[in-house]
Amino acid sequence: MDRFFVRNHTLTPRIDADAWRLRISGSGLRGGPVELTYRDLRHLPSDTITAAVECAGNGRSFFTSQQGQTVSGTAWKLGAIGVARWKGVRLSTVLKRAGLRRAAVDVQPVGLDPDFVTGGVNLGPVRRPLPLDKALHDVLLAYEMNGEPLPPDHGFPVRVVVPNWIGIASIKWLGQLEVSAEPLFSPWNTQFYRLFGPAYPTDGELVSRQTVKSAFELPWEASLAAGRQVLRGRSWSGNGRIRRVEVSTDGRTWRPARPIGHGPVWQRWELPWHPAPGAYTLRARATDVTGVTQPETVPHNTLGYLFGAIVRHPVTVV
Ligand SMILES: Nc1nc2c(c(=O)[nH]1)N[C@H]1C(S)=C(S)[C@@H](COP(=O)(O)O)O[C@H]1N2
Ligand SMILES: [Mo]
Repeated sequence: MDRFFVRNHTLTPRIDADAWRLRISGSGLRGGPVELTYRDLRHLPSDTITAAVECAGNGRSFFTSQQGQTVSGTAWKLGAIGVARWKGVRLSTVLKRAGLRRAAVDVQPVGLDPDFVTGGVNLGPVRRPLPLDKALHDVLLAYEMNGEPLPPDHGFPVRVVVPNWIGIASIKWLGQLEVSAEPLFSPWNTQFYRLFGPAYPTDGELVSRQTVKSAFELPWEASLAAGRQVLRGRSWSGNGRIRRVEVSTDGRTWRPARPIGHGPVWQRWELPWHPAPGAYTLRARATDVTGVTQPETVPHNTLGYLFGAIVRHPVTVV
């Protein structure tokens, strides 16, 4: 867990689990507002899932280094993803107990961290609506990460975990669920986490699902010894499983990588390689179950989200 990336809009709040409440309210409920304590949540039927949290901006720096484009936000390479075992209560369990109206369409989890202020404007607490069908499908309200209470940085006492969707959907330090019979809006689905750029509509395109990516299990600008090597890496996709991975070490030809096991999120793989000394650019491209293959380039978007193109990994062989 000490190697799991942290991405905060403001600061990690310190929350007392005994004083914590989850407030559920809104026009999508049959009755009035409902409150749950930490104990209440712990006593509901639990579920455990293995899922990634991956920032929409994972890979953002490659828009600039590979495509020469300007983007704003943290210049991540491929480290803005972590996979953990999450234990908690299904959001569907909590919502059904609270009593949903048939007309309910959206659920908005709201964080307990300080309000997000940017450019002199207070945008309020970090929050982003989820469509009800996703909320009822596979979303977890997690209180444990890898068998221990959530660490403060990852959302103690309770966070949302939304499998396959961009990280902002997985609201940390959950304090409130707004259930609505009307579509909900927040700056996190109108202003941020949309694709803006020449290839997209003027009001942008909403980002929800993650894209396909591959990474070598090597340091950036790795140095390797000439001779017998085995290259290893992993690929993953918000669309589901990985069907095929190909690797190129010479900038021209592609060889199929050999899959290793089948993890619940990553597909690990390997490939023998016998390089002579010199400078190389390694490339890996995955194809997922929906037939999406990582392209050479992706269309520019100003906020640098969803970099799913093939990453060129520099390696020196000595
Ligand atoms: N309340 C709250 N939830 C949040 C955020 C935040 O700033 N506040 N950041 C989001 C973003 S942008 C990402 S990528 C993930 C990161 O989760 P992690 O820090 O546990 O890796 O949390 C999401 N949930
Ligand atoms: Mo993020």
